Amino acid sequence: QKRMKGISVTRPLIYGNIANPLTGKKAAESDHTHKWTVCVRGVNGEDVSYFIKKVQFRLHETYSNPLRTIEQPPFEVNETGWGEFEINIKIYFHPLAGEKPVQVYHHLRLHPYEDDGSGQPWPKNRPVVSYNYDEIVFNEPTEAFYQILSEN
Ligand code: SLL
Repeated sequence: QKRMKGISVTRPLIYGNIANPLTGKKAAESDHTHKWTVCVRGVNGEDVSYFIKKVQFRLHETYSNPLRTIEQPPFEVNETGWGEFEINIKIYFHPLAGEKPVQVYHHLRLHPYEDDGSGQPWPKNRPVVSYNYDEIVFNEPTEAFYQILSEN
């Protein structure tokens, strides 16, 4: 694969989680306290599947099948649980990219760590969110991948 000397292409990404307390029957039936979603997505709802082909989320070993492989958008995992932990997120690119997967880590956040400055406690029904903005830089992309990136 021929590469484009001296060129880099950058794509923004968001990864992270939202969490809500479990209520009612579900909470009573187990020791789980929260439902949460961890995701990798584009900015402003951009569909990133033209360059991202697969995302693997490695959850804590207390989960059954901790390695969750998502091969189409939305690249996300919905779960319930009782604790926070580090999620290893491995992002795989289009086969024509000739790029190794990129790994990021996300600390799954279930609890608000700080108040919002209002002096009031965190409202029970307000979701906790923890998202990171990141930029993936493709240095000297292959010609085929450059084409794919610039058409989108
Ligand atoms: C802690 N170090 O002790 C962390 C680990 C693991 C959370 C948290 C499992 C849910 C299930 C789950 O919530 N694990 O049993 O499926 O806080």
